[in-house]
Amino acid sequence: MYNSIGVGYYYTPQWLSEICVGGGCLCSHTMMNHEEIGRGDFVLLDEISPDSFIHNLRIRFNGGKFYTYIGEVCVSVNPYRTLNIYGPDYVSQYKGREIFERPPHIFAIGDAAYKTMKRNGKDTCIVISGESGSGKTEASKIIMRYLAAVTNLSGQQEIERVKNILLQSNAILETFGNAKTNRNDNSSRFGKYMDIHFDFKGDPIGGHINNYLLEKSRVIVQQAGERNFHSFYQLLFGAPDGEAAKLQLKRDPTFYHFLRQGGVAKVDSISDRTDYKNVSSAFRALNFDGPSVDTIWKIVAAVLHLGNAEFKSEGDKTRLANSATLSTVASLLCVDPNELNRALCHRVIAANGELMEKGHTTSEAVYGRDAFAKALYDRLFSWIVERVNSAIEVQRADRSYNVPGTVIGVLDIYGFEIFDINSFEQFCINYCNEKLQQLFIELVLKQEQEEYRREGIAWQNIDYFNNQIICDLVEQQHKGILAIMDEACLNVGRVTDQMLLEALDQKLSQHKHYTSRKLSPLDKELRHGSDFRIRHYAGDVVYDVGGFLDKNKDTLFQDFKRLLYSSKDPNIRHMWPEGAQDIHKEREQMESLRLTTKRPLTAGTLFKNSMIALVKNLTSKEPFYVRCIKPNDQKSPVLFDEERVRHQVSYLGLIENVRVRRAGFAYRQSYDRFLRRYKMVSQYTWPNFRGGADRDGVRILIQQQNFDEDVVYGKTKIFVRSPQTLFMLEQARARLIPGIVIFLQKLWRGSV
Ligand code: AD9
Ligand code: MG
Repeated sequence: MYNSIGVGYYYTPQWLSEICVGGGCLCSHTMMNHEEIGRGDFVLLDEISPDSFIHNLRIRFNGGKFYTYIGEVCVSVNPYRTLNIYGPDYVSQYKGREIFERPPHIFAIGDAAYKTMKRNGKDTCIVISGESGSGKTEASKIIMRYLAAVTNLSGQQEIERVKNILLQSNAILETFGNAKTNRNDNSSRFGKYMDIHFDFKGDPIGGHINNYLLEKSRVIVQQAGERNFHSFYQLLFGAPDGEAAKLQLKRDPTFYHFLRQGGVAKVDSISDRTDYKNVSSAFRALNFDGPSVDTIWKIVAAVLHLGNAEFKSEGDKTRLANSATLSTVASLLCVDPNELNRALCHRVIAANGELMEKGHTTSEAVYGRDAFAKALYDRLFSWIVERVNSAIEVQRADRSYNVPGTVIGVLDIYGFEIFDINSFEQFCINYCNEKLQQLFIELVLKQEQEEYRREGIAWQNIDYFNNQIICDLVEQQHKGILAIMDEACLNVGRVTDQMLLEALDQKLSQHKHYTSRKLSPLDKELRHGSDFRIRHYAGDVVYDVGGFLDKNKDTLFQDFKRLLYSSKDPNIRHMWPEGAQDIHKEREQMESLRLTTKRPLTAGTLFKNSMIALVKNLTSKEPFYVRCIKPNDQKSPVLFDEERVRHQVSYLGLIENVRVRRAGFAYRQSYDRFLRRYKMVSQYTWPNFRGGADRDGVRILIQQQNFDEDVVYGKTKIFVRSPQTLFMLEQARARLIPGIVIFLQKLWRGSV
C-alpha cells in the first residue's frame, strides 16, 4: 500500500491492516475505520493542505481527541477542560509501548523519550512549544507525572522521595513565577528547562532547573485585566491570621499600589487559599527550613509595603511621606530604617574624585523604589530556584549514583505573545520563541532533508519559511537589535529611548522584518512615534520602545545592594553578595571599567547568551516535540476558532512537517549499530556477520525478513520508512533474547 508523494512515500504494511480488521486494534490512530475521529496521524491524510489539516484537527477536537501525531511529533490542542485520560489505567496502556501501537497521547511522547534514553543510553529532551495559553506547562507536568508513574518498579523509598520533590517543585515555581495574564490565567512569566537525571536502571535520581529571565516588571505594573505574580495573592488570601499580622498585611489587595494596577485580584479558575497550602507543603517536601520560608514571605510582604512608599519634596530634599511604611519594610528586610531611608532618598555618587551623597528628586526616588522592588523579587525568585535545585540535585554521596546516568530534559518556556502594549519583556519572550522555532526547523525540516541528500537518497525538496532572518535581526553581532541597544546603553543618560529608535531605524530600515512609525508614517498599526514592529514568524508585534534602554541596562543603585547585604537575615545577605563590596574599591572598579570600556553584560545580551546555550544543550540531546495549539481565545472547551488555529498551524510549520515526514523515513541508523542490535534475527548475521561489510549484513538481514520494500540503503545508514517495521524487528529481537541469555548461561557453565 504505497501513497506516492514526490519521490518519497509512506508505507503501511499489510500485516497492520490485517491486525486492525481482525479487531483488537493495536494501531487505532493509523487506520481508516476511525474516520469519525479523524486521522490520528496527519501523515495519513489523503491530501496534505491547510484545509485538510484543520478539518482533521477540528473533527478530533469535536470528538474529544486532543492529541494527533505527525510521525513522532505530538500536536496537542488545549481541551480547556479536565480530561479523564491521565490516570493509572492510561499509564499502563502506554508504558513501554511503541508510539504507533496506541491512539495518540502525550504519554507516548514521554515514553518514547524515556525508552530512547534507556535503549541508546543517550540523553533525550522534550521540547514543548506553542503560544501563550496553548497548554505547554500542563503538558510538561503531565509528562513529568508519567515519567514518575512508570519508574521505580522496585519501590525504593529514596526514588519515591526524589519523584515527589521533582513534582512538587512545580508548585513552588508556579507560585513565584506565574501570573494571570489576559491570555492565560496561569501564565509562565519565566522560562524553565528541567533536566531529570536517571540512574543506569532508568529510575529518577534527581534533577536540575535552569530558569530564564523572569518578567520582573510585573512586580510594579500590570496591564488592565492582569495580576501580579500568584505569590502576592496567595500570601494575602491564604496566610493564617498570625502570619498575616506578623507581616503587617491587610487582606485587601486594593490597599497595595503594586496590586491595584490590573484591576483584578480574584480569578475564577484559581483558589489562592488552596494554592498557599499547596506551596507550603511543597516547601516542606523540598526541605525548605522554617527561617527560609519566613524570609521568602517577608520579602514578598516587603515588596507590597514598599509599593506604598510615597515621596514628597521639601525644599530641595525628597522625603518619604509615610514613615510607617519605612519601618515596616525595614523590619521585614531586617535592615536599619535610617539606612533604608537613605537608600530610598539618596544615592552615593563620585564627583570630582570625591564620594558624596546626592539627594533624589521625587521621580528619581519613585524610580529607585520600583527598581528596588523588582530587584528584590527577581533575586528572591533566583534564590528559590537555587534552593529547589539543591533539594533535587543528584546525591553524589551515594556511591551507586556515581555511575554516569542519563538525562531527559523538559523545556517549558513562555509562549509567543502579543499584548496591547508590548515592551522589552515581550521582545525577549518572542525572540526566545524564534530561537525554538529555528531549532525545530534545523532539526526537523532542514537537517532531515540535508541528511537525505548527504546519504545519496532521491529527494524532492520541500520549502518552508526559515526564520533565521528574524533571529539575525535580533541577535546578529554589531547589526542586530540587541547590539544596537547595547551600544546605546554605553551612553545611557545621554541616549534616550527615542534616540535608540532612531538608531534602529537608521540601521534596520532596509530589513524586511522591521518597520517603525518614522519609516512608515501611514501605517495605522504603528500608533505612536515610539513604536516599532517586528514581523515575527508567528505574527507582527508592535513594540513600544519606552523603557527598553533602562530594562536592558538593568542596574540597581549600589546603595540598595549594600543595604541588603547589611541585613540581619542571613538568607537576604546571601542573595546580595555584591553588596559586600567596599565603596572605595567599587569606585576604583568603576573607573577601570570606564577606561577599559568593559561593561557588565546587559539584560538583553545575558538573555541572548542563555538562549544560545539552551539551543546548544537541546541540540546535544535527541529531541521529541510537543506542539501546542490554542483552540480559541475565550478559554472555551467547545469553541474551535478556525482562523486562530489556522494561523498557529501555519506559523508552527506543521504542514511542512507533515510533508517532510510523509515523504521521508521514520527511522535511520548507521549500518554497524543496526547490525549490532538486530543481528540475532537472522542465522546469516548471528552471532557475527562474516560475509562482508556491515551494509551487506544489514541487506541480507532485511531481505530475509521481507522488509526490503520498506527500506532504502544510504551511504552510511539504513533508512526505514514505517515505524512498524522497526517494531517488528524489536519484537523479533525481544522474543530471541531470553533464549540467547539461557544459551550464554549454559555456555558459561560449560553445559554446551
Ligand atoms: V504560557 O506561554 O505559560 O502563558 P502555556 O504554558 O502554554 O501558556 P498552560 O499550560 O498554562 O499554557 O495552559 C493554560 C490553561 O489551559 C491551563 O491553566 C488549563 O486550564 C488549560 N489546559 C491546558 N492543557 C490542559 C490539559 N491537558 N487538560 C486540561 C488544560 N486543561
Ligand atoms: Mg506556561
